[in-house]
Amino acid sequence: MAASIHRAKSWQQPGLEETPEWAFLNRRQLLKKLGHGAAIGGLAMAGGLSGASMRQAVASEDPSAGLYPAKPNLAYRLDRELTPEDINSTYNNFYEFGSHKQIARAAQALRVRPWTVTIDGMVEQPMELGIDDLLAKMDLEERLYRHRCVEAWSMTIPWSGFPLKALVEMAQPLSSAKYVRMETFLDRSMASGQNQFWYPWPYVEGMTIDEAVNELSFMVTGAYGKPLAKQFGSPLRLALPWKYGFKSIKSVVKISFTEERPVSFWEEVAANEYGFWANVNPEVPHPRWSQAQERILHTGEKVPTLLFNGYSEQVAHLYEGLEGEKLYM
Ligand SMILES: Nc1nc2c(c(=O)[nH]1)N[C@H]1C(S)=C(S)[C@@H](COP(=O)(O)O)O[C@H]1N2
Ligand SMILES: [Mo]
Repeated sequence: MAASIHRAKSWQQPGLEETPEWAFLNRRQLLKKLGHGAAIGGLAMAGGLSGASMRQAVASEDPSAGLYPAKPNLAYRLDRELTPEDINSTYNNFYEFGSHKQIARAAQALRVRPWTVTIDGMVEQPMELGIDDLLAKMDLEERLYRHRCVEAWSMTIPWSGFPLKALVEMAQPLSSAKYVRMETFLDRSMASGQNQFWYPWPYVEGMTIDEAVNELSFMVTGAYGKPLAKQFGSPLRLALPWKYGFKSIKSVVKISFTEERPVSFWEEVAANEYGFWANVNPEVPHPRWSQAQERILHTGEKVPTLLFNGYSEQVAHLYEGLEGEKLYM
């Protein structure tokens, strides 16, 4: 245990340059592709555009494009290589668009404007606000986060967004509120997967308020220096990097403050396999496989999984006194 905690510190590596790593990475990949003669119209065009005109091109499609790239928060850097954007954006879990990984194309059916976020339940100030009004209220920053799926693969992602804590402060929960519940959109005509009637749509996730206001809890609105691609769960998704990936709910439309512990989508499907807490722990196996190792998605390399996915320093204290709970499943 002590060894894991010590090792976990290595994720944070100060002193890296300010230029986001993904910028180098994308350029390298682009050059590689061009070099291999694989460049057809679109790619060659992108290569020829300056950063500014590239952003303009995106801006015509997404009204929030001008907000990116967001300022890197240097407290959240990592000692491992980022997952290339093309790999991340073609291997996704988003059951609303199919129960396999190749949903990127189907997910383009997601309409992300207008997009209204409802904040309700036990709050001083219930509200409904458009995503662009919400973005205007928040200071966006970029953080490099690990992502560990319960299926034992992992990625490293340059997310942009704002701390969930800022949204909680805006909502002003009553002192009796103990949990935050989040809900994804429900629209069977837009999301073909929601016709799979055996799943308990809409997707729901939850966390305690203490977890929600932890510094790591992040509302994601962009990735790789741009507005969030649809398959990542645009225009608003959660990242709780110390928990298994299914807790990081996509395309959120409702955030409710409650006294009762929410029952999440996967808990409803199989409570013995996917619990409420779902903190990453290499020593607690999933009922059907080990969690000791993980496969790094873009290299295929197997590496040891870390307690709390390497974030013990930030979150271990949240679980003191809760040892009776199933914290790692
Ligand atoms: N609404 C919704 N959110 C979701 C999911 C989903 O199917 N629907 N899948 C979860 C799982 S299992 C993982 S691993 C991550 C995947 O995020 P990514 O595709 O951006 O890697 O999203 C999580 N959030
Ligand atoms: Mo996952």
